[in-house]
Amino acid sequence: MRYLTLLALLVATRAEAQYGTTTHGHPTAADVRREFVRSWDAYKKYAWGHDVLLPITGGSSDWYKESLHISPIDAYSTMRVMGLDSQAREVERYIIDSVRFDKDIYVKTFEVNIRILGGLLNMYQWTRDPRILARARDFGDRELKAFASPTGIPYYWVNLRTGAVKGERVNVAEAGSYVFEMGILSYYTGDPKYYRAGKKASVALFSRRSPLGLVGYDINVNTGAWLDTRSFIGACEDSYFEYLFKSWRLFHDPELKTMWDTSIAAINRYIPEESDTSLWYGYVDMRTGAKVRSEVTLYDAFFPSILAMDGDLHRAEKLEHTWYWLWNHYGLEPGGYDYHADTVTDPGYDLNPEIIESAYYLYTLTGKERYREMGYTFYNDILRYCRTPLAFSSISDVRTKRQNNELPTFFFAETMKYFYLLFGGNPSVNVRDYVFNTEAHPFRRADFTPEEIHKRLGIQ
Ligand code: DMJ
Repeated sequence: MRYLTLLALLVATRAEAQYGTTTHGHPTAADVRREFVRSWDAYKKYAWGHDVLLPITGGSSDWYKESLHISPIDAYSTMRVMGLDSQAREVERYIIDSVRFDKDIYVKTFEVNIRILGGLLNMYQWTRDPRILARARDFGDRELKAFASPTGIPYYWVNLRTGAVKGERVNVAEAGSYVFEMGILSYYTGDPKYYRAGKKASVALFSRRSPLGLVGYDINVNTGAWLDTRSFIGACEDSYFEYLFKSWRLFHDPELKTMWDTSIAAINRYIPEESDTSLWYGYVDMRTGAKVRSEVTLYDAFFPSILAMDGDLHRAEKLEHTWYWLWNHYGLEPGGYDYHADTVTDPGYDLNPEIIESAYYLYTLTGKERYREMGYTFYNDILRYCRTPLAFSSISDVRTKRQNNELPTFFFAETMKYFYLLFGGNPSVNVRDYVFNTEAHPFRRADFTPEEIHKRLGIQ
């Protein structure tokens, strides 16, 4: 008996050394917060001043030839949500004292919009410090140069110093996911030019939809011609739809609501493939509605969150369960999967948040305990396969679980925030009172009053 107790203790201690937590079955918000702090401390020790931490070797790397400080800017809102006030204040001071965006580098318009502009605007929400707003505005003005195309759809790259642009082929997400951050910038500054630019890009896509109501995959920003007519909801299209819905929810612009309603009706008419046990959204041709590919990307797993917010709980729950099945099939989600062939088409898992985000929305909106339990599975698997002695690492192949020494910034911004909220940390930040941008930076709805929205965003 005593031998068995000792053995159990040894197994538990080994597991704890490996996973760094004592709550394997039911992790708590406090566990998530502790792991966030551990990873953040590693970023500070090994990568401070740089975009990202290398979570296995302990070095750092930058997206471009100069750092844009993306990890701290992205991590900030999670610090606020978790009540990590001293860490948050340190990031604020750093942004004010040391970060400038007058850099001679071409940046990806889409990626910096959701992470840097979204992150800075969120920092202003919490601090109301005019120096932070000045940084956000400066960044927004530099980003705005990308929108000077004949269609109003931004170029793929923009040079932060010179305003030069390049890259006329963009996918739908890169073309039309700006109306949310640009609207908030207009609201905070009182200058409607940002919202106009962001909305013009979304309208440019919407007005080029097919007679079926579907948009394609890639578009030319100069000519407005579709370069790829496949239509779906996952990686490369996802946040265009997400922002029609969420921007309407924040700004109450009726045109956005019409665009969302038209889009979701067409999507649900042509794209889903449903059986008794599964619901997948594959690829169809935007002109004919014909099914052209049975592949999904792990980004698709954001869709239950929007469906649920839109009141379509049947599809939202079925889709989340389908994705949960896929997660359990591999112990983590593959980046791409063919549901007819039952094969992995992209084996990587980059610590992405979407399936956790949807579990969190569904838990909040239905109250069903099974969504929190899903979260326990996701969290425990991430601890098991992605945790490193310093932080967490992406996985290059979910079948082998090989770690690849990368830690995307959205791990700080999204993945850990959604776990924390799903496990009950800080219920005052919730999906009813806040609207989260696609990088999980939460904006308080009550701060945006209808009269001021109309005036400051120039909504007619
Ligand atoms: C995030 O950068 C954003 O959510 C984006 O819209 C797509 N997904 C990644 C994380 O997976």
